[in-house]
Amino acid sequence: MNIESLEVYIVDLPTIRPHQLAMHTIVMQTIILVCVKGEGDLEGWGEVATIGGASYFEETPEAIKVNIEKYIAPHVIGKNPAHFDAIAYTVNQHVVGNRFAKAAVEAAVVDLAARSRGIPAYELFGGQIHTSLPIAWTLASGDTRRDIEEAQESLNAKRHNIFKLKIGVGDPKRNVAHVLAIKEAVGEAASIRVDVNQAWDEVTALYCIEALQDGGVDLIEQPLISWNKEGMARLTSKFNVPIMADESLSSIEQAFQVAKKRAGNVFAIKPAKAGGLTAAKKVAAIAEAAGIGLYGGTMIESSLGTAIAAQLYSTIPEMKYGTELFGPLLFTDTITANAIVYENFQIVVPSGPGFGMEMDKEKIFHYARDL
Ligand code: MUC
Ligand code: MG
Repeated sequence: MNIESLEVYIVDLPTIRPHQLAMHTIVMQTIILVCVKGEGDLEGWGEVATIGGASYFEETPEAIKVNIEKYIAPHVIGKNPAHFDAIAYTVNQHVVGNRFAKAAVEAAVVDLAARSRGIPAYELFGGQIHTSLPIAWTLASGDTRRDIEEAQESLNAKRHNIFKLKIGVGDPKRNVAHVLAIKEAVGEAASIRVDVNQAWDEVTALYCIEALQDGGVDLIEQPLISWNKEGMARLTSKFNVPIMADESLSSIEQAFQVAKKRAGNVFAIKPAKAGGLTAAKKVAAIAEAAGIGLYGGTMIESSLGTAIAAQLYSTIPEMKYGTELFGPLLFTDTITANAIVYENFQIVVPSGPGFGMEMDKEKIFHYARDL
């Protein structure tokens, strides 16, 4: 069976509350969906999400759609979806960069390949090791009292006991006090981590990380600007608290540089950053070889993108720092007929055919927009 057509949709999903990062506050999250069709009614669906248009990474939703349609699709249509690695090789010979676009297409092709055999996609990545994975929630309302309430509700519901706080906006000292107040409120019941989204310079990072480490914070994500690998390496060797590379780790080659320079001792892995599922597994292999811990990251995808990442992460031997595949919980609505299950502080890895999600086309068309 060969791929007969490829379509791309840009979909805007509203969030349950503003989600504040250093570079952008999300009130409407944009996801990009790719649908490839095989014989008969058989379809494969892929997804990537971006944050804040062009404010997080260079690839915008609009560029992703246009570049898929004009430059990637011609190398995909007519090919056998089971050959997704060979397709990626051909695409890479003609298209540089565009990793988010490539990741969305590869996921759709893999979904189709798995559905055509009636198996979950993780079977095509060597088989499932984990049936569920620890799941963090990001507290990013910008308000200490609201964040503490959110954390306590989550703990009571046994939904999350890992919380990531976005502290790249505003006065660093006040932000550190905000984190420590939350840590004090939840105590040992939860792991508290921070994501600075590149907002600090090195001097600021030195005093803030020291205070956070002393206050019992468990992980510091991307404190410095993405290009400053030397600075990240100095922080990694100075502190006991682990330093995680996120924006500074956006391809297989970058992963190798981070590992070589020890510019972080944890990798935030994300299929979109790596350029696809196969590439993300290569990033995981670099981490494994370098003795670097893994964290299953998100770009805040909907239920489909979440299922895609969860299935891939389920094939990786150790996600030492858990995952943050909470995207569907941040949206007021869903584009799939079935939902991702969260229970006992874990995300349950979907296991239907393909990535295990049934698309709700009415919802997709309702939220889809033109460029
Ligand atoms: C990021 O930088 O990690 C993931 C979770 C979240 O709250 O923001 C994203 C992006
Ligand atoms: Mg991050």
